Amino acid sequence: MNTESSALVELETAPWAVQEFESRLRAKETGYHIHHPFNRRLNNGELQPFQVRGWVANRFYYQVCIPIKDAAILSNCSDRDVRRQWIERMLDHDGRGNHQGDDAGGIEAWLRLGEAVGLTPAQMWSHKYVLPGVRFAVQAYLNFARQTSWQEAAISSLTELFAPKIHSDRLSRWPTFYPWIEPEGLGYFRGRIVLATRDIEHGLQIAQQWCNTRERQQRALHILQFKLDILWAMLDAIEHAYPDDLALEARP
Ligand code: AHQ
Repeated sequence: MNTESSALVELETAPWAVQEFESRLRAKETGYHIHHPFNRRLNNGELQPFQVRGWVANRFYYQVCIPIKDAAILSNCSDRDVRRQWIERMLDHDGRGNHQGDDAGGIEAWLRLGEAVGLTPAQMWSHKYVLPGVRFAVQAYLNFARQTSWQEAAISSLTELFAPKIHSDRLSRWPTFYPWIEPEGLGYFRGRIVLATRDIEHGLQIAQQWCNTRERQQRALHILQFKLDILWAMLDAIEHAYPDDLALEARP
């Protein structure tokens, strides 16, 4: 093989530089659920209360499964330093100390969001409004985290690269568009921006360390697309279940 063709092979098989790899991860933002038609309508104030309630009740199922997903990652991780950091994610949702006030955790905050939109904690915990498509998508995420390496499961959380924007959109737009929602109910989004920013840093560090070959870098891009599809499929199911003219008796 002459020098030119070996240089070409090298170009196509050598791992991308750190910045190039991160740029390719970030370029997948175009598939993030912030661009889903249902989310666009939600953040443009176009949805009726029952549609917002349907979204909150279905997303609650995703939220309560996040710490279970993180526990699966911990159970597969032999690196104590990584576990010491990753366990914080679980506690962010399940709470810390006496689980009161600021230590109550994200699941409690999401229950406050439920109450703010008109859903009782009992209705939220019953998961009576969880749609088949949402349940399947969330279970696919859980099973992926249980069955793959902790490094690949950590990489799948990198959809949070794009999460600070979606949370800040809700905080800046919902009070105007949905004055009927108690502002205290938005506390989860407020807290999540800082936590997501911390999670992103750790997730990217794991991705850069693990993806030391072009093959692993490309696998990481596929994993991120898989998780983007999970979030997108959830909104597909919610959009389909709650059309504008849904019969009154079928509304959450
Ligand atoms: O509230 C969210 C959250 O705690 C997490 C953890 C992370 C993961 O481990 O997959 N992803 C995530 C996300 C949360 N909220 C979503 C939203 O739109 O409110 C965004 C979602 C994500 O981007 O993956």
